[in-house]
Amino acid sequence: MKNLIFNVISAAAFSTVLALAVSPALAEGLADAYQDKFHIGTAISPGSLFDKEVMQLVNAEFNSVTAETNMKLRHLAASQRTYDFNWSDRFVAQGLANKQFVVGHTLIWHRSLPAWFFQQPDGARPSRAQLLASMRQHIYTLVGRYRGQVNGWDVVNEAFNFDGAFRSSPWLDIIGEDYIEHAFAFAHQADPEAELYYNDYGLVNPQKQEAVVALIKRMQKKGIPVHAVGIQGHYSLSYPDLQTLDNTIARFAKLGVKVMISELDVSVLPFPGPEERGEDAEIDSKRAQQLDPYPEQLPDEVMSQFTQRYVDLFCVFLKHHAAISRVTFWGVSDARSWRNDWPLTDRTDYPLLFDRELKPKPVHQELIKLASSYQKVCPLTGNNKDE
Ligand code: 9MR
Repeated sequence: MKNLIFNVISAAAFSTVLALAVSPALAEGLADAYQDKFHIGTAISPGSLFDKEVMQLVNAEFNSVTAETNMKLRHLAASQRTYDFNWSDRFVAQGLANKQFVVGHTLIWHRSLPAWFFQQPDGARPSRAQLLASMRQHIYTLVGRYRGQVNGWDVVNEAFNFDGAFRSSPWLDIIGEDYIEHAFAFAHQADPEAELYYNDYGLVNPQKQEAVVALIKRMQKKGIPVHAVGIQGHYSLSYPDLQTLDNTIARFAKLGVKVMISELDVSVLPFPGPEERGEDAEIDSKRAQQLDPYPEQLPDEVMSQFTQRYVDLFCVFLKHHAAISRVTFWGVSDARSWRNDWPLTDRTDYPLLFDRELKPKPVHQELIKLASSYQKVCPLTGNNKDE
């Protein structure tokens, strides 16, 4: 009898241990939970790559990595015609070693450009043909180096204004509007297997959206490979409206390209007015406090709003999981997020899933649960079938 009781107890204890070991809530990282939906990525900042604790967290939680800063032209080629691949070699190698989907960011952008790239040795501006040649050289150098290792490239970043016009940049001004098509063609020549992306922010804006839709259609018609559109996703507690986001994803998906949420973060801070931005802005101390209201910690009430906001956004992403290939957070923890310094510098923002001590916020578990419960929980999907 004694033995029987003992056996029953130990069997119960054993099954508890077993349940703990396989319990999804305990064992899974975010990427595991979304395995059959889309990749879950993060951006790796310059310093994160050398931070052992951060990289352990990255490798436990994410199955895709994007280079946040150090694959941009100015960082790779700060001085005349010499590339420094130290950071990017290590970034790509660590991604491969951890079987992550590696994203190169970004080949052609209007920012982070070294001056030498747009000057001839005599100081003159290059001609269209000369700039096309050095653009090809840059793309061949970078994409060629990581051929078969970097899985996808943000080929062109932020090429349009909010009114839908082409954004002024040395690329546009010297080469002309077809610089985008050339960039994609060069990238494809350099690595025919790599996925190629157009990446931008504010794509919920109708005019900007229209311009990008037209670009994709134009490239498709000409047979220029473009595999996905990156909707960056620098959001807040109220922007964008969920229905508009839903429509935006649906619109790009209809073009037959994949959709990626490529730079997701949710700022909890008030957005300053235009007159409060810029170096000369005068902000008195009372207003400064209003604009940076949580310098020590986030109040519970705002944390709840933040959690709910991410859940709402993921409800939209999950609805479109067939079209979405990846959701990438723009950073790992709040400590290194660019949102602490934009649109105002030196504030304390809380935009990501891990806090300044690298601890997961409540939203982390909520998103893990949502991956399997969204069809019941999400208002937008309701009883509707997935799209
Ligand atoms: O988050 C990035 C920040 O650390 C860099 O200083 C900045 C300039 O390289 O770029 C930031 O990332 C931008 C991204 O490359 C493109 N979309 C907007 C992002 C935020 O500015």
